[in-house]
Amino acid sequence: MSLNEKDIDQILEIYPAKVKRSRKKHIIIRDAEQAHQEMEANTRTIPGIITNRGCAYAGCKGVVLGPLKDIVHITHGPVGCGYYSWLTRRNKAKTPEDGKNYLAYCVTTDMQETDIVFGGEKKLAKVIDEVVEIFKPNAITISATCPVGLIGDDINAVAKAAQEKHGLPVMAFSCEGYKGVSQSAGHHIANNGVLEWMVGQGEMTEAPAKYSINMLGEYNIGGDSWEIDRFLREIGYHIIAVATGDGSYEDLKNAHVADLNLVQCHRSINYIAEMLEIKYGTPWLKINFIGVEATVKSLRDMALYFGDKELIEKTEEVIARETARVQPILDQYRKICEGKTAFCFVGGSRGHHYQKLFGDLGIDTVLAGYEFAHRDDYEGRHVIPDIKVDADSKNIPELHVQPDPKFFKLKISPEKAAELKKKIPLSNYPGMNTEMKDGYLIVDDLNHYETEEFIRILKPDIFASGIKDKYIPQKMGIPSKQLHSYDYSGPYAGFNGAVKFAEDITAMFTTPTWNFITPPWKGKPMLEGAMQKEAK
Ligand code: CFM
Repeated sequence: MSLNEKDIDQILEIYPAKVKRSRKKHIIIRDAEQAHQEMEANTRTIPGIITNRGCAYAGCKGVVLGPLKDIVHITHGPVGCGYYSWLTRRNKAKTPEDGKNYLAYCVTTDMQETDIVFGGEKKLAKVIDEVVEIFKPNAITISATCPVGLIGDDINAVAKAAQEKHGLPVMAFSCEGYKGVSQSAGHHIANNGVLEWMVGQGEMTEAPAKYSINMLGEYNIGGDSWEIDRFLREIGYHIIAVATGDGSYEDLKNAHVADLNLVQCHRSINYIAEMLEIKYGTPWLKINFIGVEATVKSLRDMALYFGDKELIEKTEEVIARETARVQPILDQYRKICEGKTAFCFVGGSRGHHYQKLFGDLGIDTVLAGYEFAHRDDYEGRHVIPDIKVDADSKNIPELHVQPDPKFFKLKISPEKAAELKKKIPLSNYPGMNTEMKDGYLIVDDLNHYETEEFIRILKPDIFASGIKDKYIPQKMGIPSKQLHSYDYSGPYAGFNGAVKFAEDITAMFTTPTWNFITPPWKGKPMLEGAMQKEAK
């Protein structure tokens, strides 16, 4: 079933006029005929509306910094902030030989009322001393939570003093939860720190091997990075650093020597990708390893960037073998999935990426959206110069980087880059909108009320989103798949991931559970009418 402007107006009718006007700007019915469809995004959620967004602290500590395993990440704040960002994201990591993997620990200053009244700096310094003594990590990060900003603890001064005292990097991130309008602000704050304090701290001046790359914006949720790593290494790529899934400070220190940066999640890492290009002369390539077709395209784009015959041949060999292996399995699952429809509403990149995987199985995404993406994630990077800078975004420091005097090296000539840009998304992301089919819906910062209303009209066969909203659709009789944590499953990336995903969602479609649930619309007429008064 499709939906038109009138349906949207009817859904929004319940809001006060101002709210209605605002929400309307966050909803688009895709129409390729229109030259450009603008999406309002990265603005404040209206108070009272139940959003799925997180906070700046979540984006900084939880998303970007948290997966770095040889660092002890200290949450300076009340215990809850540390506790709820403690591995719930399922960013996995393998322990290296030196044993430096601290992800299983939740380290927090556990601020109490007295700390809020008299200040928490001393307590923070003491926690750092304890961390150094117990763990001897390669580095320490401190992430500020809301009260820290409110009482004015100077975490930078504490970090500086501790760094001098202990002789190891101690990095402070002012990512108080209230900064910005969502976790997106925290990504930016974390990106700045990673670039300033981590990348370029190593001694390497040359790429250590042929085809040296960094993988940016891949967080190893459910083991995704390991599956990607498997075929990239086989093809012959040398992965210097991953930002940040199963990543480490030690690896990131030498990220500046890579020949190419891959960008999986554009939203959370585009700042670093862009700054690495300016500072070290390394271009970035937008890839997507979610879905077989998308993975194959990404591998071919990478091979084209390097342009070596040997690499292209090896790429094709691996693609041929992997697709021959997984396609017959996917074809079986496709028999059950084909023709079904999906809602795909995730944070800032998966709302787009997973449409490819659904597509591999013959499932159409009829509604997609992001919790906290910016206009460029919907409309493409070319709109960046037109994006209004509001008070909330001004809150986040912008780094203005220059070419690094020691390490800057143009990895490809400007002529070669210009030529490649015509064929592959080099330093470019065209956004989600371009790939949505006409008549389908794109919604920014979808909320719980609208979710229910859109479900009633579009009746998707699967609802893909997160923990906050999954159970209502599930109770409406729609299988709900978490695409943040994968519901304890995964990996879903690459070739093996596609098979795992197909297996999981086919099981959801075929479970007999649904025979015991009656969706609300089954007992309620879909068309309602009223008798006209008789004319006299
Ligand atoms: Fe990037 Fe992510 Fe996402 Fe994200 Fe996230 Fe995540 Fe996400 Mo949850 S970094 S924007 S802040 S792909 S935690 S691994 S699933 S909302 S779509």
